[in-house]
Amino acid sequence: MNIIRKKSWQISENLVTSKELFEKRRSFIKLGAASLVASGAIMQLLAKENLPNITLDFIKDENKNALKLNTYEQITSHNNFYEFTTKQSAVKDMAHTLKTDNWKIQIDGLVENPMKIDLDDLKKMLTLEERIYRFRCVEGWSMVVPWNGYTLSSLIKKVKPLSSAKYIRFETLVDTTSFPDQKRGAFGAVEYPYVEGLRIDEAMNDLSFLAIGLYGDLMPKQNGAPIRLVVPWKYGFKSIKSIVKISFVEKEPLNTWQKENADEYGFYANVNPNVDHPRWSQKKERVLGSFTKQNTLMFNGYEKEVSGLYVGMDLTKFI
Ligand SMILES: Nc1nc2c(c(=O)[nH]1)N[C@H]1C(S)=C(S)[C@@H](COP(=O)(O)O)O[C@H]1N2
Ligand SMILES: [Mo]
Repeated sequence: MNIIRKKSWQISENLVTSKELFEKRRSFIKLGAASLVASGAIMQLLAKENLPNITLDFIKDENKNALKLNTYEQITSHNNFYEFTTKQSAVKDMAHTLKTDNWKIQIDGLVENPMKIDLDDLKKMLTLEERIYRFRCVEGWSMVVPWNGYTLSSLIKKVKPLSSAKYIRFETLVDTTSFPDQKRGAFGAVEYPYVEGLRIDEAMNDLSFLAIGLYGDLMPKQNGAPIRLVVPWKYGFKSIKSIVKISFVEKEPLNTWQKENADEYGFYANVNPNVDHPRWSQKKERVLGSFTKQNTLMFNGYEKEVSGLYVGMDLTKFI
């Protein structure tokens, strides 16, 4: 590896220019003079590093913890979305088959205002925000994503749950023309529909988020278009994609990964470096794009915001 010691005058460059500009400039430098002739290659490289156009209008996140964002490229090219394939690098080139137009969401169960609502109408009811969150997959990789979306609590308040509603159950679309793995029936990677759930108090926590985009543009299909859950203090599998149904229920829903393998995956799935997965340690994680590992934080760094939800619960048992 080529290690270049930075001169003192170079060190502050990424502090004074925007990240995007900084990355582009670095790419030019990397290419060097010889390849300047092949300007097509430069254009390609720039296009690759380019962020999407900002098409959404949202309240910006102050990024108080100064988290370092993963690139758009990284976030959109390493995906878990078993409805397409279990191969993380292959999802992005398959995801074009997902049909997202005229998307509707059914909200039912123990609520005063059940509804089957067009996503476009739902968007008019809620306030669009940006949330820059750490995201930690149970497999040991992580990233930081600037999501765009709505607090789950703001939607819950609109539909008015009855006092008997203790949990929320989410379902992903079932559509064999959108999702190739759903054509395989019993041979599919998991049983469909993909199901997830939260306890009502978890869902009402201000961190629980319904994302419709990232980096200021609508959600890429591989990341769960047109609307997906993001629960940043829990392992990534809780953040269910391409949601068509939200049900308010009395009993704890059986989520997909618990159903597949209850010895390894439970309902809570709180990020916890002190409770190992039966087959690997959860102490460390590899941030997408990095060669080294960093320590995994309790509740993925959101202990202050969420530890109160689990007082008196043995977190080695409620995995
Ligand atoms: N419907 C559905 N949702 C899903 C999954 C899936 O396979 N199907 N994978 C989960 C897992 S294991 C992770 S880590 C995240 C990955 O989200 P990303 O591709 O946006 O990084 O989505 C979660 N939501
Ligand atoms: Mo995951």
